[in-house]
Amino acid sequence: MYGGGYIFDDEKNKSQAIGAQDDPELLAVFEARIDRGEKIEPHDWMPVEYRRQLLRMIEQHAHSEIVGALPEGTWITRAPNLKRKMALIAKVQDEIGHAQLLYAAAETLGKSREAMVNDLLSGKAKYSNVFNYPAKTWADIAVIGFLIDGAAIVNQLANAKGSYGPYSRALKRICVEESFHLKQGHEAFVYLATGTSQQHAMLQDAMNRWYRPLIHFFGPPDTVSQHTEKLMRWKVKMASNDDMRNQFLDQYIPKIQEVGITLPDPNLRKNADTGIWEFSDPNWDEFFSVIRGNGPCNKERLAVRQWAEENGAWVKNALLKTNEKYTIPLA
Ligand code: FAQ
Repeated sequence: MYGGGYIFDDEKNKSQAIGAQDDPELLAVFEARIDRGEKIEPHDWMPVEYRRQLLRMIEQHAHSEIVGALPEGTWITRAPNLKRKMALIAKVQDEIGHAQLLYAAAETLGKSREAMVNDLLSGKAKYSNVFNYPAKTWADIAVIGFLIDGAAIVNQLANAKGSYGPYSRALKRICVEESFHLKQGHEAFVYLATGTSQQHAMLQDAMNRWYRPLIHFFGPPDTVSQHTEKLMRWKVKMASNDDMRNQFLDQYIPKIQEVGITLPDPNLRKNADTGIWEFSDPNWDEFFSVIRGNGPCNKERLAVRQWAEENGAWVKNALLKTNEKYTIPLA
């Protein structure tokens, strides 16, 4: 569909493409295109750092969708009724589909899916902090569906306007599906909040546990974020971590509070003068520890993926045509 792309099917082609990055004229043309709001496509020249950053981000996003399906997946067999079970099955299936779209977008940048999966399984690649916490009760599923999907939509709606064509198009489709997830999550959340005192207490307990990971979800504060400045200059990221976090709090805190659920932070309040939400120190050490592999469920999550890889290898091997060359998709 896009034609004329780089196919990194051998090391020689790859180094030629990378060699082009030092040309200041090409860089100026590239940056002018970004400034005009044009989309960059896989066959277009791009700086090596743009490629590297995009790949890092899209790959982490794809892994997050795959691993993100695991906490919810554990509740499919325990959903409280058939309606909830069917919705959860469909949602988990969607998340895996999102990973497929995102891996395909990442592959256009020159890294094979196999290499990405290997990096996930070895613990080298990162994925979202939030999926390293347990889903202890059914109320956790309501919080994930409503608030993690809500947070993901804030991030993805912004990034969908970004400069890289394949990522931007994948995000547009993902956002449409996520908005259904949000609706089902919101409905489950309101149902528990307005249900029996036991249901309300179960939801409050889940909210208390998820509050901090949710604050962490948008990444470290802008003053600490390593990549934001460059990514925003190249329109890969369309809002800073703090701006996205603030937008999320602005949209969702009133919806949480209006059904009688409280947030476990006495300092959480919107500053009327600045319009910025203020909160207690959310313990960024915990965030960095979790994303480095030391969260409550990191090992369990990777063990499940490793089990799936080992036990599903026969399917991959049966489909493998050993004499065919690997080519990278262009969309
Ligand atoms: N978790 O310099 P920054 C979902 C890392 S999808 C883990 O600020 P950046 C759907 C960051 O990678 C959720 N690591 O980074 C769903 C970097 O480390 P590195 C995923 C994090 O990239 C719903 C370091 O910290 N969404 O939930 C996190 O400019 C329900 C420094 O940080 C995406 O991936 C984190 N939360 O901004 C599925 C969206 N935050 O690589 C199932 C695309 C930061 O140098 C159920 N990604 N780090 O070693 C982004 O928009 C950005 O990557 C940010 C972080 C905003 C997440």
